[in-house]
Amino acid sequence: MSLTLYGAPLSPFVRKVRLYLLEKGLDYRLEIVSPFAQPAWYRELSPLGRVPALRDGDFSLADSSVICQYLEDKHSELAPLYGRDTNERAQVRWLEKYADYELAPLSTFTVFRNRALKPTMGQHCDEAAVQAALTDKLPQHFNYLEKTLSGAEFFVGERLTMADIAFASQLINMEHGGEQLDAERWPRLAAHYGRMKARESVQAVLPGEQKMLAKLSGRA
Ligand SMILES: N[C@@H](CCC(=O)N[C@@H](CS)C(=O)NCC(=O)O)C(=O)O
Repeated sequence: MSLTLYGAPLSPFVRKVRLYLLEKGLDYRLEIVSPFAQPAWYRELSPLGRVPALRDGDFSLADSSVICQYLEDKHSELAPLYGRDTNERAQVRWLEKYADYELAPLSTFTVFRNRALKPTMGQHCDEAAVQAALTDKLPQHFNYLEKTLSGAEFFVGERLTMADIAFASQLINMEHGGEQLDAERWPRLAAHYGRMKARESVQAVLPGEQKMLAKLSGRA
């Protein structure tokens, strides 16, 4: 197999696919494409100009969820990461969508973008927007997730699924933006995030991201 993943490591959607590939044990090559400066040919792979995209031989696809669900279907011989039955699969897709469409606009496109990215591009950090995300908007989502996780180790079916990966991916961007989950307010979620960060797959990508972030911000 020759899988090439296109994108930038600090994107939560690229990270989601990288973690999926690592957890599945699938080999891939990462080709760096910045979401802000894409080569013209990239539109062939990703018509909306977003990262990630994937090439598998002469087949290509865009969108992190579409890519991972393609790989899930293609590698049905491997342990599932999208649930084991119809109900689990639906729950995993719901939670993945929740992370991508409810958390991402706040954790990534508000906290991370303002705090970590904009200053490196000579742009002003809109701290008021960051504070509104942290105090007015994110808590209701964390409350829902804390309740959904309940006392379980994983979100769905007592084993790792894409739901766990998708939430951790968003929280990593929030942390890159200088914010941690409040463990007193959301103890189960914070413990889940701690467990996710300790996984081999996350440890395989995180140090490289932290180095990149330090370089971008002039700290290294
Ligand atoms: N639903 C898409 C979202 C991808 C996305 O928004 N990626 C951002 C980077 S984190 C991007 O490429 N932004 C550039 C743009 O929208 O032009 C996915 O899951 O892959």
